[in-house]
Amino acid sequence: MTRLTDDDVKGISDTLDELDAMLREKAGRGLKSIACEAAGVPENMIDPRIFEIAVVPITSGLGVISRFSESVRDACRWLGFESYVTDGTDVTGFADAVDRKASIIFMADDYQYVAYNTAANRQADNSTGTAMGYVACLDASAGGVRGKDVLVLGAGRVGSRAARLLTDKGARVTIADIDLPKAEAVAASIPGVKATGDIPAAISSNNLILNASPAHVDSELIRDGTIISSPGVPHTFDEAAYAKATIIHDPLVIGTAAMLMMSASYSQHGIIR
Ligand code: 2YJ
Repeated sequence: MTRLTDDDVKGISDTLDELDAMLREKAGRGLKSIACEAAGVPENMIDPRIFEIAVVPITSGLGVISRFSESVRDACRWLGFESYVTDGTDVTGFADAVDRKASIIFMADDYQYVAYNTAANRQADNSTGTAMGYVACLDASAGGVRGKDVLVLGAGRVGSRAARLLTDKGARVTIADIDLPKAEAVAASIPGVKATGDIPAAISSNNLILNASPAHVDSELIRDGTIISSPGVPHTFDEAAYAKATIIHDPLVIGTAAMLMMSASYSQHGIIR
């Protein structure tokens, strides 16, 4: 799985309004609306005032990413939730958050990024949140995916979840991966999904793409008017790709916002779902 870098995260806190505006322009809905849609909760059901969000910096593995925790905090604040980064890291930070009665605790190591709802004793994970968030973006931008062909690039944790969500929404899904057996395994587990290893052919024959892969997509292959919902990092689409396609990407916030709304929905108004 690709790990975010300091550069991926730099500037996120200062560009949340821009991200919201980009989503309104390309998907017709803002960040909060996309996140609630992704989480399957009506916007008016989530009352941010009853939650307090803690973000715990995690030093294990490759260590802290500069401004990762602050960016998560600022995204939660932007969505109207009181949020802070704990002074301590790792277990000490988690203990601080529990002592302060945080309702949702965000933390990420090199493999997992979770939002833990303390009252519900339930976690929302980032792969699921990211898949839900970017499926919601694609669905909104395309005016619905029902009955349409959608290509999912990458058969990892996000791509496989996205393939299932898109199928549930009535799309005809093809999943592509350079590791064909991996794509075939995902296809075999979801009725109706096809697998391919011919990625260039798949890109040039699809107008709707969910890119959950770190691979570079050659702009030559992209059809004019394609919609690409792209959580994949590194994000290497060039100007030529942006000129041809509607491309929706951010490295952290869409997935985080979906996790937050999912997690909040687990214990809204004291009702544990
Ligand atoms: O606390 C920190 O600053 C770091 N430990 C954050 C690490 C962030 N983790 C990643 O970027 C991993 N790729 C995990 C993300 C899960 C993606 N579904």
